[in-house]
Amino acid sequence: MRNWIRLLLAAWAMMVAGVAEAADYQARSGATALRIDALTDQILRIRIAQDGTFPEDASWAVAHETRANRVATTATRDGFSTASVRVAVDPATLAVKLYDKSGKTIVADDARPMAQDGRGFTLRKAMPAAEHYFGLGDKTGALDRRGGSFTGWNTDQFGFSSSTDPLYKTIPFFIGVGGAGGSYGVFLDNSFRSWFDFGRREENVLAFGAADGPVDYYLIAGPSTAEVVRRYTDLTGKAPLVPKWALGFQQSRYSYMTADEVKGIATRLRADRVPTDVIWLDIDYQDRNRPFTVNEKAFPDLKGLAQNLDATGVKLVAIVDLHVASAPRQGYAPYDSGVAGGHFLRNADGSTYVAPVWPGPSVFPDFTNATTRDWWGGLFKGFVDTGIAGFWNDMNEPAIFETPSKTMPLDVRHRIATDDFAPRDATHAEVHNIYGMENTRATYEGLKKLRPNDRAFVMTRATYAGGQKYAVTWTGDNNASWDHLKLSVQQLLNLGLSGFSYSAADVGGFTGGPSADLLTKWIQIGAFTPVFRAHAAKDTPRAEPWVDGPVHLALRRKAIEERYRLMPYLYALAEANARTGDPIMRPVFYDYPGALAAPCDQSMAFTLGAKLLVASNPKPESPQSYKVCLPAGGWYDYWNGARVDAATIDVTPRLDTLPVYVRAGSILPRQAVTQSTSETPAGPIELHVYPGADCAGELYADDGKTMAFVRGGFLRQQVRCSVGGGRVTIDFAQREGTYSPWWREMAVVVHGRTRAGRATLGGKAVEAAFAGGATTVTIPDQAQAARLEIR
Ligand code: NBV
Repeated sequence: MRNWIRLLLAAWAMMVAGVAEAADYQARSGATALRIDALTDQILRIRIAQDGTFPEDASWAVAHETRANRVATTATRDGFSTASVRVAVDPATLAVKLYDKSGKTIVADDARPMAQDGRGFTLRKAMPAAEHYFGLGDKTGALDRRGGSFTGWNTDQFGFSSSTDPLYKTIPFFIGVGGAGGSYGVFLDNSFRSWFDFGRREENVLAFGAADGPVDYYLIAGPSTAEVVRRYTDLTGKAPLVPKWALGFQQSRYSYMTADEVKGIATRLRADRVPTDVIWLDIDYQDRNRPFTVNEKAFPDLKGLAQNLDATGVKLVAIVDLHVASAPRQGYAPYDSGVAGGHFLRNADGSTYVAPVWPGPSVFPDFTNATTRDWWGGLFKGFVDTGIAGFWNDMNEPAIFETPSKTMPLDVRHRIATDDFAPRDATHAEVHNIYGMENTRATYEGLKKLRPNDRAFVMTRATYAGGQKYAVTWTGDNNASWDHLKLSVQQLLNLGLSGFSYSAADVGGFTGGPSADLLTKWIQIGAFTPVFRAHAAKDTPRAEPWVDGPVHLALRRKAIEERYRLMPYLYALAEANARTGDPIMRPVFYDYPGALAAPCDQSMAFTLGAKLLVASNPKPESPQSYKVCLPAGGWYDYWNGARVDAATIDVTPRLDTLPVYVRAGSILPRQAVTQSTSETPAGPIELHVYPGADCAGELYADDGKTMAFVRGGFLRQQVRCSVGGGRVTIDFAQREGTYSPWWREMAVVVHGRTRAGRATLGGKAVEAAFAGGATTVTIPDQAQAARLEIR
């Protein structure tokens, strides 16, 4: 046959099949077709077509190249296997079972694996008694999703409670932990209204589905939870490394109304020695709440303000909501250029969709159209030139005023013209859950285009799976209550497991107004969370660190200072996250799986990286003592360096401190306190050594703001320690990267000692000092392989 005829026939066959290439595995039962593709040995994509015709292969969350990935599979009697897992399919019901190589069940469909209800569908899986479920982003309820039922429909939930559902985001990904075959992940890649039920409606049945759209989901094998999260972020993308200032303390309020007020806040923070990196501008800095405008009366010289603050180490992040004022013939450029480019959403009848939000009647960019995203991204040029360091995309569920649904009518029309989607019009019902994410994509990519060598910082309220590639997120309009402090920890933990390693909750609570004790405790805990931002609503009492007098201010300062001391560790965690997907803040069982069965209430315990365990009070308002379970292997008290070997400890809550422990076998880099991340710390970099098994740590540094680190402009150095033969040995590996650090000296502080001992560096004696149970040896910076010994 002539080549072109063959090609034509092949193309026709593909159209009929509706899919691009042959599946690794296909089965049919009646009209229903199932296909399974092995993207990697542990990531399987499962698609089901009820009528035998698969819809187009496209995704908002998983890039084309990732979806196109295949590994070799081996056909078996009832399915196939990869190098890591075996899949068995029941030919009658098309029920799928996933086993590990030793035959243990990882996850199995229920006997009735799927039901269709109109255009919607439900998938059902077995729910073993031993399994616990995590993920789904920042949904309320307990940390463990077992027994819960959740809806995925991005919703503006002002003043949400600890059981409100749905919230602002839809991240249709969960992890099953504790089953026979280890942890696994399930990601339902469907943008319509979705739902997840963990045995609430039907005992021992895990059910999930969507109101419409493709049956297209991924099973991700572990066996560890960490492997599942890493693979999920291989699939949907890693959060890029943020500029270092984004890890500093951030002060916000709705709103700091004038430039003078902003200056006053910055001056007071500095005068009170509260380390701070960012002040946020909420909607009132704008002219009539119009995005990309400035109220010139209140902020007559925004550029000057940004410059002056920057000189003191304070950046400005400004809110830019997506609703563009519908302002014809008023010289409002975002509206005019948007209309000219055809960038706004339309009603079903083709007219422009106009609805009320902050600016009054507003129009809405068509973010699923690549051309519109481009246009939107370009609008940031003015603010970027003004020196605004980062941007805040709020209200992007999208929130609409004066309508019971709080959002757009479901028949509003979006244009899909992007990625590998076939260009077409789509309804809001399909686009709603990804609209906020595409808003942040437009912002992020716009910033990257304007300043390719700078890291972009965007924070969003609404998002979807994979949105971590574009923006950090926060949990929206929480409340100043102890209940919400607890909820926030659980929300951030589940966000981290859902790919959003950079997350924040309004420290102090958005609505209400925190008591002095609550704000202090929230700041203490917030200091150990990925994005540390205090924020409060309009008409609430002031909630800056100083408002409750000097005693509270001192406690708050102490907590914030500790974060800045830990900055080298925190920053290294952020950089590792960009490569691996390991969350910065983690549930204890992430690194210590045994913790899942620990006999303590660990609902407020978490780790920052694997090495620091923050054991906050599970009843944060209660003065009663509580038990802390420490995973086996030994720990040290972070505050005094004392060795703690007990498996459980009774802790009496105190306002002035938070129980924090360091894993025995850790080397933690620390530095002197600075007032911002842009200030050079005084003195040496400190390496705190906590002897124990597999003792190691890493030093990571770069310029903290540009992309030079991807071109070798970083510093990475492994440091190991061991104890034996009556001495502690610290081995510095040869450094990688070309970045030269701010420090000239290293202070090695070995904890858990009873005397100074004699220290040698490369065999030559160096001075060792003893204080507070630790030996400190200060040596010149070691860029090459070197050995320090303390006898
Ligand atoms: O922009 C104002 C607020 C903002 O402060 C808050 O953080 C967002 O979640 N925004 C919601 C709009 C309205 C709040 C009542």
